[in-house]
This record gives sequence, structure tokens and C-alpha cells, in this order.
Amino acid sequence: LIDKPEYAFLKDLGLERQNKGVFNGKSWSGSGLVTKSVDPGTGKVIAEVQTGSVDEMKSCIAAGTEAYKEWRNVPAPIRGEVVRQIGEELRKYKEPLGKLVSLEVGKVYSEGQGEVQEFIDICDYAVGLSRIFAGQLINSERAKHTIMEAWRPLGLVGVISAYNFPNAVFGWNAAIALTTGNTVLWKGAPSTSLVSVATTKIVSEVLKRNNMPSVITLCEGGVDVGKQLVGDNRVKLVSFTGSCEVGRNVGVAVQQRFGKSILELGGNNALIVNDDADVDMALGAALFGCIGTSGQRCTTTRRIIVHEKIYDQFLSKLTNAYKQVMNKVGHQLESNTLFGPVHSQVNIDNYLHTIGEAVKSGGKVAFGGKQIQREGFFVEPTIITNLPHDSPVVHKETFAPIVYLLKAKSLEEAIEWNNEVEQGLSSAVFTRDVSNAFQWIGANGSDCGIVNINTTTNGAEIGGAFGGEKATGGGRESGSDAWKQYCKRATITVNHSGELACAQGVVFDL
Ligand code: UN1
Repeated sequence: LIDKPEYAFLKDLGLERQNKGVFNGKSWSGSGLVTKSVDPGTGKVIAEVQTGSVDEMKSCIAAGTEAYKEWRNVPAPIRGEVVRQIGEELRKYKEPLGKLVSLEVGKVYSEGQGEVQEFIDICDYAVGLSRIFAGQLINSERAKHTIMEAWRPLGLVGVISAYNFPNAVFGWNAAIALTTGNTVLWKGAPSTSLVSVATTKIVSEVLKRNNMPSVITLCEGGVDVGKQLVGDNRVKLVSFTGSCEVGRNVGVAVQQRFGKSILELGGNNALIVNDDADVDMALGAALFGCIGTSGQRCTTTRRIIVHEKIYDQFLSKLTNAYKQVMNKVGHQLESNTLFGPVHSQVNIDNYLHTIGEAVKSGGKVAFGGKQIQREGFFVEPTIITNLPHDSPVVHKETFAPIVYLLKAKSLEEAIEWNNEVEQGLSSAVFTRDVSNAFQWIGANGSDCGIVNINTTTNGAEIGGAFGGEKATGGGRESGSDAWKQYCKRATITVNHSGELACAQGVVFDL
């Protein structure tokens, strides 16, 4: 496709028909497997990327480790200035880069643009932080002693990102890791390698202009290449986004060598519609939550728990809305499209398999349930009713636009169901009652990392910490004090008394 005039923007991003997928901070190479980048809206190949070998991964690790020795000595606000320029460069390329995200992932135009915006936003946030990264002063029990706490960089940070957010997830990690003084080695998902290459080109131009060492490296590749990153002692922190299954292995492998990890794994996010909810607003939230990004966000609404008093009304409104969505199915880059393709044939297979499983378990397909017969990877947005809240298929995360509608007797029951799944990423309640709202955010409320009121489960802003509990992995990225995960904490006791004194009143004199 790259040679067609309507895809000229890909050449503006520095992409070719065949691209190298390894950047060691100075030059591009690639001697591993060739991956084909596919447009999920047509099923056709866009271009190819030659990914890296294990040896190339090793040289990226060496380059990033070496660069760290220089980078950690660059004052934090100067590091922030480099990240500010990265944000500026992304603003220049937002249109074509966002379009590429849409093209390669399958998400609609505005969501592709929104993803690059998320990277820009986190750059702005990191620039401000670079002036602070504040530690604290702590009172000492000893006279003329002061205890201080300071945050220091870790070294080389490895980022493994998923196909559904191929740009923003790298951005959250890279912007914060860089300003805190770390260097970054990225392995993107093989099926979104073009986004990885284009993003790295944009970022590396800024680094080159500033004469910076190899603080960003990229090594695309398969499982063996990923394993090298995860197992290598020189990679001090591994930030992994992906399935619970793979995340568990990554977490164990990194822990085995006493490295640090940030795990952003699966979600099984519920939206509760209580009987005192603004139903139309809840409907809008359900729509974006369930079928935005064709159900392939880790924050996608997978369960809607509706109070029995309004269940029938809500189901009929939701089904109606889905009917209207069917008029807006199309290629992800067409301007009228609201609901684009899923990412690949694998997603279709998983979708069909899960629907079969749901029906076998007694579920009723209230809307959708089939593949859409047209070119590309399209399935119908799907609503399933009649399943028990604890049916195994309801407790499983399927990365597809399938939602289970559950009928609850009370808010207490709904909260119990919200919390009974393995995952703990995102959750939302719709209520107009302030005591219900505070119950939801309190100790007896949602057990997730993201606990929303009267808004969607998905589409979190960068200012808050992003991540979840339980099988979601416990990691936090992005805003708030998530930057501390990219640092080691130094507790510093300074004796300015001129005499040695032990704590706890211990006397140890000769
Ligand atoms: C993901 O799906 O991996 O909250 C990330 C959201 C986005 C990020 C999703 N800001 O939906």
C-alpha cells in the first residue's frame, strides 16, 4: 500500500516498503524475522519490517547501559528540555503518526489522534516534573542529625508494549523514564512494528539534534528477543503491557534476578448502572466503553451490571444504540466510521470462540455475535445476556467487542460482582446519590486501580496513575507519583553534630 498516493503520509514519517526494526541509538539494522504490517481494515499488507535478532537485542542493551552513564549526569531539567522537544516534534507529526496508528492497529481516526495526544500530554507532564522529583526531609531522633530521602534513576529501562496502544504506552514509559534519568530500550508488538519504527525516528531526530547519547533504543522481535530483554540483568526495570498469562512469566523471570517490573496486564472492567443513574449518560459511557477501539483496550467495559429496576429499559436502549452503530461500520480511516475492524484474524477467532462458549453456557446473544462479511477483520459489536455473574466465560477477558449484561438486585451485589473477577484494572458506577458514590470509592467499594463515577471505564487521562490490582499486575504508570517506580529510593542520614551517636539509644563505646 505504501506506494499508493493516499498513503504518502507513511513516507513523510520516514517509512519505506521494507524497514529495519532495530535502532541502537546511532544507526538502523535488522537481521531477524521479517514481519508484515497489515491494514486490518482491508487485510492487505502495508509494508514490511525486518525485526532484530537476539544479538541485536544484546547490542541495544549494551548501548543503553553505556548511554546511562552519561545521561544520569545531565541535570534533570535539561533532560526535561529534551523531552519537551520530543513533545513538540510529536505535535508536528501528530496527524500522520496518529493516522499510522489507526491504519496499523485498526482504531478509528480520532482514537489514533488521541493516542498520539496522550504521548504529547505525558511529555508536558514530565517536563514539569523534571524541575522537582522531590524527596523529603525526615525528623531524626538524634540531635543535629537530618534524614533525607532522594530518588535516583535505575539505569536501563525495558519497555514491552502491546499492539492496541503501540504509541502511547511507550510514551508514558519513555517520557517519565527519561526525565528521571534512565535510558529506555523498547520492544513494540510485532504486528505494529511500523508505529515503533516511525515513533523512534521522530524521537531520535530530537536526540540527535541535542547531541545526546543512545538514550532510546528499539529492538523489534519475537519471543526470543523479548526473553533476552526480560532475563538480562542489565535491564533494571521491565515495564510490560500485555496478557495476564505472559505477564505472570515476565514478572517471575524479572523477580528471579531481583530486577524491578511494572506489569500492566488484563482487565475485566465493569460498569455499574444503579437505579438512581442518569441512564442516558450511562448509555453513552457504555457505548464508548464497550465498542471504542473495537473492544480492544485493556480498560474496555466487559461487563455492565444493571440494577434490576432499570435492566429492561437499559438493555433496549443499548440494543438500539448498537443498531445505529451498524450504520457506522467501515474502514478505520473513513471519516464516518465509528466502529472499525479488530486487529487481526486471531481476534476474530477468539471472538467467535468466546461467543460459542457463552451460548453453550446458556447465554443469549441480544445483539451481534457474527463476523461481518467484508474485506478486513470485522465482527459485530455484541451484547450477551442471561449468563450468571460468575460464569467462567464472563470472568475471562476476551479482547473483542463483547459485553455481558448482568442484572443485580442492589448496589452491594453489583459491587460484589465487580470485585469477584481475577483482574482489577478499571471500574465505573453511574449513580446520582452521593452516599452510593462514596461507598463505591471507599474500602467496601471497587477493588480496582481505576474507580470512576459517572464516566467511562476507558480513556483515562495521563495525570492520574494508570494501572490495576490483582491479576492486572499492580503496576502504575503515567501520572501522579508513578515516576517513583522508575527510581530507587535513597534514605540518607546526615550527622552534623560533630559526634557519633547511635540510634535507639544504643551505647557502643570502647
Ligand atoms: C491500554 O489499553 O493498554 O485508559 C491502555 C485508556 C487509555 C489507555 C489504555 N488511556 O483507555
